[in-house]
Amino acid sequence: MSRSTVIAPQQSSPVVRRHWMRGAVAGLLAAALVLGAGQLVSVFIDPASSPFFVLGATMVDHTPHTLKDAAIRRFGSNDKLALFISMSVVMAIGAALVGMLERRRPLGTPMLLLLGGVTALFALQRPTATVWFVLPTVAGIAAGIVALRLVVAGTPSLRTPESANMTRRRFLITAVSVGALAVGTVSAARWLGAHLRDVVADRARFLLPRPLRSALAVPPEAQPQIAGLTPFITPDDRFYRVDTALQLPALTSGDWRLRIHGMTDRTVELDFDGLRQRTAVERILTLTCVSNEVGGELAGTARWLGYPLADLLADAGVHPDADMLLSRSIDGFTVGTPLSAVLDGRDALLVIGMNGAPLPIAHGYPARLIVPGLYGYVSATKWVVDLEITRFDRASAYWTDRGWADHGPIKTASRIDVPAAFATVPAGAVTVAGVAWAQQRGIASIEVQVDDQPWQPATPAAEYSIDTWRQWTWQWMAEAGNHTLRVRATDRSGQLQSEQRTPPFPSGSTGWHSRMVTVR
Ligand SMILES: Nc1nc2c(c(=O)[nH]1)N[C@H]1C(S)=C(S)[C@@H](COP(=O)(O)O)O[C@H]1N2
Ligand SMILES: [Mo]
Repeated sequence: MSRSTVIAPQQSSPVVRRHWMRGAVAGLLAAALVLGAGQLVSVFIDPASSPFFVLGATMVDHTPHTLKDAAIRRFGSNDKLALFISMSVVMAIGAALVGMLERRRPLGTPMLLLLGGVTALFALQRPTATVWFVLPTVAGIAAGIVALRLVVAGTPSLRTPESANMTRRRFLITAVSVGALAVGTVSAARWLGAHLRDVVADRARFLLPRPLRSALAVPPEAQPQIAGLTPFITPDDRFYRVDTALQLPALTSGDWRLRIHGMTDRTVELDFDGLRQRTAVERILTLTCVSNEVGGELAGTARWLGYPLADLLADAGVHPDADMLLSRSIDGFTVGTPLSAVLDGRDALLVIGMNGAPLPIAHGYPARLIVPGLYGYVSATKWVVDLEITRFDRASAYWTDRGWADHGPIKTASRIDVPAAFATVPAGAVTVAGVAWAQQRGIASIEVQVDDQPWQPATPAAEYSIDTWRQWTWQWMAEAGNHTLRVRATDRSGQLQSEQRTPPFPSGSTGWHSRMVTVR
């Protein structure tokens, strides 16, 4: 009787199962090393060239245009976490399969090569890519193939019988070594990444210039003190964040340059030394995202310190037939802003400070744009490094390429903050309060409706400016039962906020916010 008949296992024998398991472990470890080694090499090229980032960013950019769901399309912070988790799960499953196949027959290697080729192609498509962007993927895949072979060679074979103990030891040793190497490369990449471009330390050292005059103080009459009402100035940690960046750009103030070019008399290049020669201004402005749903939280007000954009553009000499300011972020994200909005005298700023401190990194450190009256996707470029003067019939930008409106003026909106949704309140006098905004036009009046009763005028808080939101309150003599509260605002042009419910895509949501409340 030959040995193989003794060993040849049945389909579901523990030996076979262990083989598959070990193949899967080999695949997972190899994948970890692909990502770790790729990450490490990317530190020396560009953080945006790491294979994991390349795959994630490619997915973000190619989310189908037909997906109208703003929550999926705007890639706020939660969406990013969801993306990372789903990507990791898909990769882990794929890696386990690759490892199992490699156990059987060396199919894992060609699969890794194929995957590497595709990732390298994606890397070259990144907006800031150079040919060097393929290097992290190539290095990662090479390390991964070696690791896969080593660990698989360390697993017991079905054909060459060895003592079970010996193969087990060999498998464990190679597996643990490759695992340690993967952890080591990731840690080294993180440490080097933080120390080579230490943007956190750079921001901590950054000295904010003093504005000629501080922003007008917010008078108490503009900010009623009511528990649960949105504060007039949004603290940084409560300020919404929306961007496509899977990895925050690490741009130090020393490396920052702003190029102003295109349909201009001359090209201007600015750095922080140049900026510091200029006079800074400070303004309180409300920023709003086009993805905000009726009653949503994607709006915030901050004290912004910066430089009037119109002055910067004047230095370059804007040609009269231009109508678009195409701004670009260090990560390749682009925004097209109507030049008229930048030049008509409103507070369109190149911003470097937020609420008395340098811009938080997530909000665009070291510099971003803010143009009141326009949604963020057509005005508020973070990590801005390039301003091109051009025309709407020649250029388009990140979100307009994906079907969103070319021009994004902010629509009048109002929101009930108090009482909270589905709150139960005692019958009698109840304070209802909220915010309303219509930047550049200003809020003239706010009305509240209970169920189907006539609309009642609410009391607007003092108006800080037409570019900031306006708080409002209303005293309700609440009677027991379930009630629906509704709010609507009228802007200073006399236009009543649209009642028609429309989704954020393609030019901002409309509709009256309502809230159900139980009175006891
Ligand atoms: N570089 C970059 N800038 C960007 C974006 C982005 O994705 N990348 N998103 C824009 C959008 S859609 C909005 S609403 C604002 C949000 O600014 P915030 O995150 O500081 O609130 O930033 C704008 N600037
Ligand atoms: Mo946005």
